[in-house]
Amino acid sequence: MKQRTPLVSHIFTADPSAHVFDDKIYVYPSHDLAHDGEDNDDGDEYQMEDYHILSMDNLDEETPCVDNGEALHMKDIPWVSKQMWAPDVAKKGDKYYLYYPARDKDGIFRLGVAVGDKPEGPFKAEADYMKGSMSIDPAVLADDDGKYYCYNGGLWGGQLEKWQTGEYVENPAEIPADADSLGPFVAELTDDMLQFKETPKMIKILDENGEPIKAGDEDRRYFEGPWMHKYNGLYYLSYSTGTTHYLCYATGTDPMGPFTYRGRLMEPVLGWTTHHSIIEYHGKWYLFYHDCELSNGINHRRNVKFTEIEYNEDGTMKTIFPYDHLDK
Ligand code: FUB
Repeated sequence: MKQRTPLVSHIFTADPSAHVFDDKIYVYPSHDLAHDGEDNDDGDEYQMEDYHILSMDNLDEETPCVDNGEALHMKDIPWVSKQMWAPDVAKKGDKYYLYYPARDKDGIFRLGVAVGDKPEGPFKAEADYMKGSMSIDPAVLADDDGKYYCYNGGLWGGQLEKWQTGEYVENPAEIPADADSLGPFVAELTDDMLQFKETPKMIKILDENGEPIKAGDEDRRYFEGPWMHKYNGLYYLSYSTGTTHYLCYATGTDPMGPFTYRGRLMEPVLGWTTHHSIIEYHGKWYLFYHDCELSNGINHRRNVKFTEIEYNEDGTMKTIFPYDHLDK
């Protein structure tokens, strides 16, 4: 296994959504651009325009990670104005569906779908965004019963708090620290994979007493970057806490929630954002994530990495310290 090194270094990559298709590993990242713009809470520094899909024949040390070139560019999508952020992919039948967030012509983040015949693309985008979609960071679970669920949402630049009433509010009041925290949205996808089957609903993340985690609980509350996987029949919702830079997870028995907070999956990495995905490959579990090693900490010049995950007997996940291998 490669030891927590950037998977590629010729471009900046972030927000990796990893999948195994036909025994190969495919990584769907954001493609960070190396401009010199300033960072701000609106995420203006993340000026991505296209997607490059990475692939690996296996996870051995010597196996190269291949950049399959441009798979989709925003110039080919009528509804997009800018900022092609973190994508994900799902396979149904012999088609691949790329879900991606971007700002529409009014500057509002929406989700789009693009369809391809191969996991590495190219992908052809639908002309309009998904009806009823909002905010960022789509992650799609292909459940064992044949249903597909789309999770998404992110605070601040991701505009999640602007949708807390169900309608878009440009300048919402600040959420009090003792109010219930916002969660990601979830909706089942239609059979053709192109729309939501229902109005997306906000997921509740509860504490050990069954009470909703509060907005002021920044070590545990949801911020962005949801991922859903199943382990021993249980649903694991993992996510970033944003301001405190942790990857955390909560578990539940229903893909629509609620979920109960269970712990911390990874301590902070170099750089402001944390964003991840989880896959099983040949009987082991892996975390794909990013940090800013190649740029020495520039928040919008990130690079994708992976490492192994271990579970405890009780289903909790061992916390990963992203740089502890450097001490050995
Ligand atoms: O890459 C842009 C944004 O930064 C993503 O959508 C968030 O999850 C954060 O990683």
